[in-house]
Amino acid sequence: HSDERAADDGIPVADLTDAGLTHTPIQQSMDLARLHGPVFKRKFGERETLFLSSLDLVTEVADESRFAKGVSVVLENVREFAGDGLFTAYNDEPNWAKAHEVLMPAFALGSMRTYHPAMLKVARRVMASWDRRVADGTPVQVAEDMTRMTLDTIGLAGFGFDFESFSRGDSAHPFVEAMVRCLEWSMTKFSRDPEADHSAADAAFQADADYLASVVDEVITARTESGETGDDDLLGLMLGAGADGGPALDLANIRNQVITFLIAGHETTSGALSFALYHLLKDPLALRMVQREADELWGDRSDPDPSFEDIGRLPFTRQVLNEALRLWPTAAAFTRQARADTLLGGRYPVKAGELVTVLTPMLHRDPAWGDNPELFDPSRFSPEAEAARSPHAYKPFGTGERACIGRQFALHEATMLLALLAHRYRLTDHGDYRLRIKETLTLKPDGFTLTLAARTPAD
Ligand code: MNH
Repeated sequence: HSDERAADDGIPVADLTDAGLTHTPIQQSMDLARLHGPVFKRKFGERETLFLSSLDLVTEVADESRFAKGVSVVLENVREFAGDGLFTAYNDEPNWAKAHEVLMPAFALGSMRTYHPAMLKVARRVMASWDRRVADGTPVQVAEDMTRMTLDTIGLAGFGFDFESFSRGDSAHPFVEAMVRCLEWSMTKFSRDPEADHSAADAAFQADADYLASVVDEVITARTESGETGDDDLLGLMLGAGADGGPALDLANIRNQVITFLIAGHETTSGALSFALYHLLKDPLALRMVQREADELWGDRSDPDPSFEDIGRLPFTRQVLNEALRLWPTAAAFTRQARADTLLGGRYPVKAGELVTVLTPMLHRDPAWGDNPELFDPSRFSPEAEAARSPHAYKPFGTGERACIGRQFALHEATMLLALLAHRYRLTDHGDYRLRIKETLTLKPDGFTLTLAARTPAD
């Protein structure tokens, strides 16, 4: 039920307390924004959250002199298993600045050259697996396979650790299962019934969190025992020497960072690839353009060997990913915190320290995007169109100093895989798939399958 009333400040308040609906908080909030407009408050139990989704208001909260990253109620819960890792650290926690400085160089565009071979190796695992689907005609489960691929990639490229997700039959690595349960716990905890007994759920969560930590300790031990430094991957940088000659980061923080990267580094990218494949499947012209771009690079080679530079030569494929992330930004909300008392839009008062949440999918449907914001149209990301648009109209990677550190990593990995898949396969929408979105803190198409045939690049 939605009990609409206007508070003193004139902002509509949606009182949605039906706990059964909280497995889709983002899609619910999108519906509320469609109903109430780009500014509304939503009540979760005792707490009210102010949601914003218009270009003008997001432009204001993106102003780093007035707002900074806010650690939302949900991120407070994620802190229970990711601690002071980069993603969940408070702005003034010293470990944020320390880790940011140590890790920034590892995420500069040039560093992708270092990760390229690991990314390609995992892309080949996807193709080996999909080739078997071509042979036996069975459908691929898209989101599940993309998750296997992005987990293996961040494990190998970041930490030299192989999750071997494609050698596990239908099941995911237990790390993924535990992680998804932890994310679900953190997403639903704030809206659960305060009267009920949650001790069993909390104990299960703690067991999962302990398991995540134990896998990470295994990853760290594997590195320290191998005697290899792995100087230029993420783990090598964190275990290496800091500016003062001492260890760059302490071990407890390194554990939090590894958990953070394994989570942040794969859930979102996997969703982005899955949505991109969904839209390509439904848009034969866009698919054809991706194929043409890949064909120009790799001709009819059945097993091309993409170079690092090739990935920069796939601008349309990149536009497809950008557009998929416009419609379905897989990390669909981010929170800002007011530095001082302020007035938003000249009329909505926000107190110092107060949190406001940007609902990215609705920002991405602001009138600034034209008359048909629901239409998938990669030409929105042509260089001309991008130059003509406010930089604040598009925020799939958040904003400011605390924006996504892994953006180049995600885009390099995803652009390469998407182009390789479009080059190698014909995709068939065998089940006339209707988009359903599953929320596990991030967004993914639910139950999305397609069938494959081998493609001759001249097709
Ligand atoms: Mn990522 C922060 C989205 C891929 C690691 N990421 C963010 C934020 C968004 C985001 C939004 C800002 C959150 C906030 O303001 O509270 N990230 C994405 C998306 C993709 C993605 C949509 C893929 C597509 N992210 C990646 C990858 C990695 C990564 C890949 C690592 C390899 N992200 C991070 C980290 C942060 C972050 C770490 C926190 C950065 C900081 O606060 O210093």
